[in-house]
Amino acid sequence: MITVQGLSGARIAVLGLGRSGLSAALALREGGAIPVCWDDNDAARVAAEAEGLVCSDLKKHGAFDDIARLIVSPGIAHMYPVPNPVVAAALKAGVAVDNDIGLFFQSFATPEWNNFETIPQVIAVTGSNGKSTTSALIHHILTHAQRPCQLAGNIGRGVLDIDPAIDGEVVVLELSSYQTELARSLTPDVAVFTNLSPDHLDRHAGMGGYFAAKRRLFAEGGPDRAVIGVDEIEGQFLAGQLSEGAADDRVIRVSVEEKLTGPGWQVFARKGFLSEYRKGRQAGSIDLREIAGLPGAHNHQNACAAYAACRALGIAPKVIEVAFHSFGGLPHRSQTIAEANGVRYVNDSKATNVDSAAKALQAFKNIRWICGGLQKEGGLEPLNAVAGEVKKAYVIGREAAQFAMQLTCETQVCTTMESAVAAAMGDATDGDVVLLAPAAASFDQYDSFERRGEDFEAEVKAGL
Ligand code: UMA
Ligand code: ADP
Repeated sequence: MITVQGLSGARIAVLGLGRSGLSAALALREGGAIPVCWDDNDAARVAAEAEGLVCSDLKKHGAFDDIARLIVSPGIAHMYPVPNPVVAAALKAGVAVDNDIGLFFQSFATPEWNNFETIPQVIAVTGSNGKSTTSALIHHILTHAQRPCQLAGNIGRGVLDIDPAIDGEVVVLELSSYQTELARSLTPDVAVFTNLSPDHLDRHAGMGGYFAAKRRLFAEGGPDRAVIGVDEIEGQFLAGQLSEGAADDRVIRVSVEEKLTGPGWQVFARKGFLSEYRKGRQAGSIDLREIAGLPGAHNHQNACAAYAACRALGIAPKVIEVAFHSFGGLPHRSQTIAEANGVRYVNDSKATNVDSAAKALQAFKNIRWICGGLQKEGGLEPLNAVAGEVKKAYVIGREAAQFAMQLTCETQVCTTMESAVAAAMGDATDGDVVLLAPAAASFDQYDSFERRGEDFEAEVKAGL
């Protein structure tokens, strides 16, 4: 656990007692603060009380009278679409609002570091898609390079839950827009921006608010080095804002769409080859085509971003290349779960938005596409433009018929995973890929994208 520093004796309200809230409350207590906890869910409060934490209803009148700060969990809205009433009361009372990420950056460095040979560093990764894969890949490369490292954040582990850093350690944090928007301290050594496409628009009141939330990771603390995907205008703008000019190598530009040139520092992938150029000279090159854990151009973008972040720490290209080959990928992301009778079954349940599903449709051929679920804002039109390899779509979800109507390829309304898998398996022939890439959230039928992916895998294995 990271002990929270600088708040000893202060009463700190903690709203939400899930993975991030619970670890924040325990880390606050460890640092001598007095956490005053609340969760609207009874079971979450019972679990916190079992840890000896004190719960008190933060909705009651005067709850913020003697509170120094409110720590809010990422899943709880503070402004849009509607502010949570507890957050609104804190803001009205003039109480500082923060989250576990802010507490982490405020508390990470300790006096013991004075005896370290190499000061610990933080790499923080944000972007719309590829955050988890890029973060896990960086962690994998660091492990392979025998650097002490830990992985936390949006990938599933509360940031205050990690162990205190040891000499030379690197902490890799995956940060969502919900997390970067609220953190009062944001001071990574290396910050990575993978890409930007529409997601979570209700929480940020549109694209402008969404980009502004992510931009804070680069603008608030000023990382020593920024790795920026420049295939969208937002990345180009961000890279421009962070550098003095084209030769400024504090920014490493990344692309999977074009060969980047110029006097600065660039990493790009074209036709499956990664290239690194610095000051106009080639510094590294890797053939990505045979790397099983990183299929498709979208994963080549993740490979370039992870490569650049590790190069920023001085890791050699050869070491990174060897590590790429042993990266197994993450569950529910372009994950091959079975192969039988010439048919490959791929679980990409994490493709919860249109952009990530579009990338999956471009990564495979002869696709029998299982899609649908709780549709997000913005429409499905971009999928129709990249559905050339789709032989047929098998649509799931409560609104499956409505979803299917928006697709231009051949569709079959299946509603349930069981019937979609059975139909796709029945139709599939040698060389086909049965791909789950929903382009929608799972919450109409499942608790999470993980449960949806597991259901897909179970149905496939039952049908083989
Ligand atoms: N709660 C209330 N009142 C409310 C709403 C929620 O009390 O009005 C309580 C719930 O009862 C629950 C707690 O708040 O007990 C949940 O908080 P949370 O939703 O923030 O969940 P955590 O378990 O703390 O997980 C969070 C991240 N969740 C979200 O951002 C929604 C996890 O990212 C992250 O892994 C974890 O912190 C550790 O950092 C998940 C996620 O879905 C994977 N992220 C989104 C994404 O990737 O798209 C952004
Ligand atoms: P995140 O943590 O940002 O959600 P993940 O690595 O978990 O990213 O991948 C989420 C989904 O997006 C998966 O379906 C995956 O196949 C797809 N994906 C992964 N990397 C990228 C990328 N660089 N661009 C677009 N889609 C991607």
